[in-house]
Amino acid sequence: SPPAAAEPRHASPAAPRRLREKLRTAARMAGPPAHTAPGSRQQVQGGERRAEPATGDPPARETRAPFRFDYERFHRSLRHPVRGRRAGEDPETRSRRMKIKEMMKFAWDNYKQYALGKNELRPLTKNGHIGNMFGGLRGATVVDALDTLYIMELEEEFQEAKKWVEKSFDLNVNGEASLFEVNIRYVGGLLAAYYLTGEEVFKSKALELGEKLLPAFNTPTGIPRGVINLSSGMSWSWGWASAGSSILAEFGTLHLEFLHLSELSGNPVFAEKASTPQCLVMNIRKVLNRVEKPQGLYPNFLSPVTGNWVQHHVSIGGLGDSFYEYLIKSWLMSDKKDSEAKKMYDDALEAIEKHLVKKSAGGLTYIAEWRAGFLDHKMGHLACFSGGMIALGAEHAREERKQRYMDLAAEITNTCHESYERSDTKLGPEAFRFDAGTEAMATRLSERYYILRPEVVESYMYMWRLTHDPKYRQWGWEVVKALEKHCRVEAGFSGIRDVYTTTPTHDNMQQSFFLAETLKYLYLLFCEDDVLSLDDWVFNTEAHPLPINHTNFKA
Ligand code: DMJ
Repeated sequence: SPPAAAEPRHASPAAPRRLREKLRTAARMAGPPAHTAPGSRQQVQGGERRAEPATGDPPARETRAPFRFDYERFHRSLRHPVRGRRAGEDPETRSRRMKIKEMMKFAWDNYKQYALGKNELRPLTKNGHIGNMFGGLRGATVVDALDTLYIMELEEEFQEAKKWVEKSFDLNVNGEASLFEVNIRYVGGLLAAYYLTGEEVFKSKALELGEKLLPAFNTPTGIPRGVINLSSGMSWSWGWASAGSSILAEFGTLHLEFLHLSELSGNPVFAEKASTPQCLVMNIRKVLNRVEKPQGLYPNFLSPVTGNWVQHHVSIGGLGDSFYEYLIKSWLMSDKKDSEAKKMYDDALEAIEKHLVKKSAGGLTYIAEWRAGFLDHKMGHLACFSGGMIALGAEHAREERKQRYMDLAAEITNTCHESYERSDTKLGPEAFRFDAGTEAMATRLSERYYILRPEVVESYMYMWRLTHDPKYRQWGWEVVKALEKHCRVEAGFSGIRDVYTTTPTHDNMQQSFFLAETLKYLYLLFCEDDVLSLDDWVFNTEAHPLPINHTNFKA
């Protein structure tokens, strides 16, 4: 949702400055080997260096080696080539994949022609859109598209995007940004581009931007606020969020990227297990583990001041969604070592299954929302990612739950497919309901739109990879045809305002996540499993691939 009047404002310049100093120290440590000056000794502690008075002792060499991320070693540790080996595919699969590649090229070419450097393309008016989510940052579509272009072997287009990042991507901006959106799209996009290509520019931009996000964590609990000024470091809560609260899906969707920022910089500040007021992502879990959860469920609004829930609304769709996703993916990304994340995920899913999973009269399984004890029999398009997530976690569940969770994942994905199937355009609405005789259809005018969202095809992609049931490719191909028919316009792809009419009005917006996610997941659906293999990668919530930590890549 767009920020309304953002309040309350919150700023404490001192702590951010301390954090920035820590990071600068780490950046120095990441530089070439340094030796201590004669007559002095340096102490390395918790990422900080302090000079001690000269003792007259002989010059001591520094004991801690300067940090360098060993890209070559990381690359060698991958179990599959990132773009796969291209073995054993049938001509139809190949031609469908090529069609999706053509769609990506069309989306990119039009963005480049009419909106390069703006955040999104307006394909009807053929101009750019900037918006107010990214705090003055530009080029959201460039950064979101980088890894998709690379994976699809659109080499020339990838070079165009890279050149823009090198020459024009300015991080010295002064504006109010969504911590969540900047993290998942920009930090995630840059990290993925670095891991895929080894190009230093992506790493350095990711680290620089990550540093600018840190002051948002300067709250009494360490739960970050949702909005941050990228220049001053002032942060505050969204004006629309109850009583200055932070949003579960926002502060719960930082972990994957922040662990990689720590990994690449050698600086634990992004993820450190601290009990100071500046504690960062690991601390978020501590707060969540401390607070009592109604029936084991996680409400969507938490006070960053008290660490208590502010309102009892629970949803696996908007406001809650990617918090759950990042728990299971944190565990997978840690090479199954992060048992805290796994336990939190298992417990949360158990509570969701017990209290929110329902079956309609017509036999469709869905996940309802919960409002202080009452169920709202509605599923948002956003909640449709959960089929893929539950499938991803199923094989690692306790023995007696494995099949049950796999069935649940398939049933939810089927319900989301029904929400597409029951529309005239074969694209799904923003939200669909199961009440008053309605099943898997929007009942409100305001919920009939489709803005090129990825969640349904995301679940098709996971379900395909994990079951190889051909229906998922078939369903994905239906989406391709519907996008071509209803969303493709002269200069790009556009969202539509009503999925229940075959002559829909376009919303004149080519969302950056269409290039980052929708087209990437569709493409992967028609690839062999070794392209961005799930053995090597987890996808962040914007579909940017981040590597599973098979080994320690410190040089
Ligand atoms: C994307 O930015 C991400 O998938 C996010 O988690 C939810 N919303 C959009 C796509 O619908």
